[in-house]
Amino acid sequence: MWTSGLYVISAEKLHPERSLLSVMEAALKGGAGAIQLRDKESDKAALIEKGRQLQQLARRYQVPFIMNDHLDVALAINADGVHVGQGDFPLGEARALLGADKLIGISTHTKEEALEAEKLGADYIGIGPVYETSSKEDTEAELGVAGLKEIRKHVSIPTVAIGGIKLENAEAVAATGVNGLAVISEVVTSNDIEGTCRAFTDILTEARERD
Ligand code: TZP
Ligand code: MG
Repeated sequence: MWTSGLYVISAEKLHPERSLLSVMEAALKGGAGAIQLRDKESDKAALIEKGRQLQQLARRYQVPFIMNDHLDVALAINADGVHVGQGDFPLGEARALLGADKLIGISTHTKEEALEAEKLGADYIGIGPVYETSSKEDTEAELGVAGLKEIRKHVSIPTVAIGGIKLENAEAVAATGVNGLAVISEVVTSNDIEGTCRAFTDILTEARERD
């Protein structure tokens, strides 16, 4: 059920003037193919509430909603999937709890991590950071498009590039052959979220047509 394309990840603190739901809905209107709730501040009750709303929203647009980090929240709200980091909840255990029908994604930074994720049955891998980003603390070294391309070619499951992806560099990232672009700040801080998302999806579509 994974939809390739633009994968918009939330960061509520980057848009204090707008609600989480309105930002994510604008992204969906612009063609986002998946959305994720990423929230390092809220308690579990708040995460469940926000997750439930975003899951409902995503369902209306028929795209998957992915819960970042919190497998228990994903289970509580029957989310479409969960995204874990290296050293978070083990992938195999997450699969056992969520079942075969749910999406499980994992962040990777090396060829070894990517191969391991594929072996353990991940539905997709995030690869990054491609470029410098201020949306995540303690990020690893930037891979650049060359590093991204090198990791991507070793796996056959869907790959999603992440980290510092902007409209101005999206074409170069899409040209590596990744299936999706995961974006936070360029989307959620845009004055025209819908238009920005549409521009990203156009870039991806054109890149796939060239493949
Ligand atoms: N994982 C690797 S980089 C990153 C995450 C969550 C942050 C991406 O945010 P932005 O604003 O699109 O650079
Ligand atoms: Mg995590």
